[in-house]
Amino acid sequence: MNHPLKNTLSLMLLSTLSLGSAQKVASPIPIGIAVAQTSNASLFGQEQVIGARLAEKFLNARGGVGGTPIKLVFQDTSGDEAGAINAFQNLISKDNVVGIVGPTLSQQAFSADPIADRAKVPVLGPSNTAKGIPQIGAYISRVSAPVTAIAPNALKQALKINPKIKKVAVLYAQNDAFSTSETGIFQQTAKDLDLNVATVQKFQTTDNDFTTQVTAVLGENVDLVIISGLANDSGNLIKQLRQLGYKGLIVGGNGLNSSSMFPICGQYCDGVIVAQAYSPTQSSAANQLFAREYKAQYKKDPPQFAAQAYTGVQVFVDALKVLDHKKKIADWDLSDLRIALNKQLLIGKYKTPLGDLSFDKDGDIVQQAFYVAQIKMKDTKNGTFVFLK
Ligand code: MET
Repeated sequence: MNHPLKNTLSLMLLSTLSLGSAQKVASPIPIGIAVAQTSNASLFGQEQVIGARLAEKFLNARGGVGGTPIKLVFQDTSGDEAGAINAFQNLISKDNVVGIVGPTLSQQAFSADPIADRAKVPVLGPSNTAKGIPQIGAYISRVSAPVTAIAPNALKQALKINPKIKKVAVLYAQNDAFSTSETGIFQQTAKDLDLNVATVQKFQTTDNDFTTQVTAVLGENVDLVIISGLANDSGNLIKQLRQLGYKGLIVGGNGLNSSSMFPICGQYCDGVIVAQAYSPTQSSAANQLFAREYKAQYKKDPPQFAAQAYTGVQVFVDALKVLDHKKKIADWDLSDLRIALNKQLLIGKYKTPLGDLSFDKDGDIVQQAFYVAQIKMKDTKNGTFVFLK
């Protein structure tokens, strides 16, 4: 077993493996998509898969990167940290992607992003809205505007609809990084708007029964309820609030921004106000094309999570095109390209379905316009987001 040749062989193998620097970029160019295709978070992830696939189809039909197509490599993150870490590791070391769009949840990003950052692989968060995401590292950026930019808009809109609102109840999922970040902004904005936060109630993203929280809310006689959670928990919470008699307005955070929630709260979703980082009516040429293509295929307006995932893929492709002009992508060393791609994407300007965008020095998105929508249910399963602003 201890034959000297074996040691020599292992050494050779080791040096081949560590010669990561000799690795070229594959053709078609692999871009990793690490989103939740299973678990509760797949209520958002499914929309992200659709958006990313549309970008792949659309951008390849227009020549890909200087004539070389891109190829999306999907690794399911599921809904937890371990799933995201595993997906990232596979994309980085096995699939040799040039960059990663993902993960779905901020809760996952805080665990998985540092792995990509250490490996010098650029990450574009397509939906991570918690504070502190781009600050994880130099290789971490996002196309999803943070809670600070989004959440206040929904509260201001609620006050326009009902200027008499004085007393509010706030509820949030305490085991989720984005929900705790978002509720902080909601609570601060409520105070800034001179609202009285009468009660703050916590729950878990895995909860199904909200009797305790709803009872506390009803006891305060509030005119507005503000919810930060994921889709399944928030959907059930809204349903129970209404069933037990709450009649006032409801503002929901980013986790309520998916029609996947409609079958959960059914008719009770009606009237919920949700701020948006995307509008199907956004007037850019890029959005006209995206929205038309999406509508032709899915017979409805594209949702925010699909538009953001599309944008993530597009930003990578646009940045790759610039690098391809300097040296054909196939001639780049993979590690060098990943580093150059990160630098390039941060300095570029992009015309996307979200409008014109760029990045600040941390890698946070600089976006021009935000919107607010209100849910309108047609029946117990189907509804739409009607844009108010
Ligand atoms: N914005 C969320 C987050 O950052 C993800 C999608 S909505 C729950 O975790």
